[in-house]
Amino acid sequence: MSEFGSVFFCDGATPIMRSLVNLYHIYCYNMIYFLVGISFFITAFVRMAPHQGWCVTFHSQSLEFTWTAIPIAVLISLLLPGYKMVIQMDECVNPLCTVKATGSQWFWSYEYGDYAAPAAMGEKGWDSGVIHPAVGSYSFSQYMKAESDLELGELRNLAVDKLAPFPEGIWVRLLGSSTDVIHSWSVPFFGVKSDVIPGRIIETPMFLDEMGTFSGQCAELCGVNHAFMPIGVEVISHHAFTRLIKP
Ligand SMILES: [Cu+2]
Repeated sequence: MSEFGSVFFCDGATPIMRSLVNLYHIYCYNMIYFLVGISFFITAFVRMAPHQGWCVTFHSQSLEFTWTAIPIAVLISLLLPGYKMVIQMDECVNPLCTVKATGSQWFWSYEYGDYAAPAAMGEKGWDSGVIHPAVGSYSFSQYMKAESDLELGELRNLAVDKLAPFPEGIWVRLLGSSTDVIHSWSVPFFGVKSDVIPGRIIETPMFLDEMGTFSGQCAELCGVNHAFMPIGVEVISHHAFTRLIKP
């Protein structure tokens, strides 16, 4: 969890988020290497004796080729891993579970469509949603907890009344949509920021490999209460998830 004074990314709870952090570190190290290298090169060149250095170098084809070719090679070497990452983030490998997240001003609703009805939702307070037997789905809305309702250890503006259960260790297909304006379902621990657009369904694949409770927030300015529609997710084992949701 990011806290006051945190500088770096929060810990990743998905392979994608950990890869994103690694990629960021690779880019940062590269920037430092090149900054130091180029500074050293310029300093050394300028400090050369006049008969060896810059003041006698005019129209050097080889020098111009070098300072064009090296940055191009560097940019391509940085582009390729980033491009690969973008493709990986869109790759949905045989999802076993579909969860629909719908943004509204100013709360989130979740719909579990692959299962007919929840069997043991009552244990964790997930029984207050709506079961739709005709279409075989279960849905509930998630609201921010008021400051007066917070319990010890819960974070202001991040705690929600009902956590959305997600399974660990299997591919999940998150379908995002909105009922009014553009919102964004964003959980930094998962490396997911999915803009949800009214009238459209946005698919986001996720593979969660860490259990626990994770928080996120709407990440698209959507109105006056944009800051007060947090996202709360509880990642549970997929066996527990199946027991929870399956009839
Ligand atoms: Cu918003």
